[in-house]
Amino acid sequence: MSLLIRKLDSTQDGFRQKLDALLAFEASTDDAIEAAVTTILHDVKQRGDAAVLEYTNKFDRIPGGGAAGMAQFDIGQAELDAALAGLPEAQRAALQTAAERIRVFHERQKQELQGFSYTEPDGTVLGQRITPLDRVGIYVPGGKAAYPSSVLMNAIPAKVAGVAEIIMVVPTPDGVKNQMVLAAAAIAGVTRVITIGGAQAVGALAYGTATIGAVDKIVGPGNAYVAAAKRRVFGTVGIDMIAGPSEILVLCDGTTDPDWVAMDLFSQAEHDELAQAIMLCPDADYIAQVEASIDKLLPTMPRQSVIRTSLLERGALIKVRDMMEACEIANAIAAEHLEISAENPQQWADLIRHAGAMFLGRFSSESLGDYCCGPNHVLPTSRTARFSSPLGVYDFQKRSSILYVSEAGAQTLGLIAAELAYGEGLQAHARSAELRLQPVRFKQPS
Ligand code: HSO
Ligand code: ZN
Repeated sequence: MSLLIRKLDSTQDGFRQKLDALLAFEASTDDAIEAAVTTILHDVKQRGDAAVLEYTNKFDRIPGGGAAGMAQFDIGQAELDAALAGLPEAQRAALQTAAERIRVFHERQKQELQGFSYTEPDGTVLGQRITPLDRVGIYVPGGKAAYPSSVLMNAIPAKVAGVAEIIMVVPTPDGVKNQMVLAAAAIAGVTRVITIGGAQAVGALAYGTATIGAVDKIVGPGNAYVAAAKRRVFGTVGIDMIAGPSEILVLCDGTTDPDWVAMDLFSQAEHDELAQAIMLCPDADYIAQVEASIDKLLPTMPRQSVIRTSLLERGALIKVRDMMEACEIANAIAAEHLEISAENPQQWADLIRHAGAMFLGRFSSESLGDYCCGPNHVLPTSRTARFSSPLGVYDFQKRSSILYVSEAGAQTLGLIAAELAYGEGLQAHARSAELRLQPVRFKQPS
């Protein structure tokens, strides 16, 4: 029996409570972090570039002590292009192909997102117009979670939506730049890359400084400081979701090579000690085989210590009665990623209502979706797939309602509006509608 991952059985007493406890994840709200972020944001709002420069020097230890001012943080197009050209050929080709596939998928999404209008018999026209955001900020973490794939996943939908300016910020502790991240920015067509990070970068994007224009929305993952800063500036700007640790749920009928399933569980566990990897399966013998695969494969993994902690703290292999029950539990879990590793996966997929992304069939490993299938890998975590969606073109668009009321329309609608306005005690509203009840006489041009 493996000591690396817990085993549960849906027929056990207290199973649901155990499952709830396993799923519970509260992003820790640390008072010290909140206080630090409040100070930094306030400072950036008041002092702009000077504050951004000071905090960046303090936290990222910029070579030269920042004597070169804010200009030193701008990475020009030539440097982005050089980063792309400097990549090993295979890596550049992989990034480019992934980017193209992501673009094609999001172009499809855009086609689904058209405005509409309809005309009523009296000539009144009502509709909805969709417009891209003007300026978007993309936060890219530095250090261990600097993923070039996430640059593509955040920037390409913005580009496809038609966002005019995409400003990417990425911290470069000790001045060290991640060449693959810069190459991804070049491929995605990011407008400007600035090497600042943390709450100070979020503040600069939200409030604007002399050298950085304020954006309309900030997207992208970050550490606890960045998450706290994004929450705080929400309202001044839009934000995307605040992503929690990665999750994978594998629903397996016991016919997939157990090594494949074990490695798929590892693939999310390796992101983070707090990541969650769970398998649901009706076959006890198969579960034992996956356990054996975990024991066999884990020692071969370079990131085994992260995987081990994740599996031990938050992982589970769960024996279910049948695949129907597996689907029911999968809906309760509402995982970020759901693999249906089974014969005829579609019949089970039809029963799933809550999952950020569904990977159907045993060849659809989550890692393919993380990098290059095309759909977005920024997905709702921590059970938020019950009410939210993958990052998409729609996150970089907004809607405006269009109302053209004809003279005839104003007569019928005016009576209704006035009635309701008097009911609400709002005379000016009523009178505004009533004034138009008189046929308007236009002076005829002579
Ligand atoms: N699985 C991550 C995305 C990612 N995987 C980036 C590899 N690189 C999101 O849940
Ligand atoms: Zn991943």
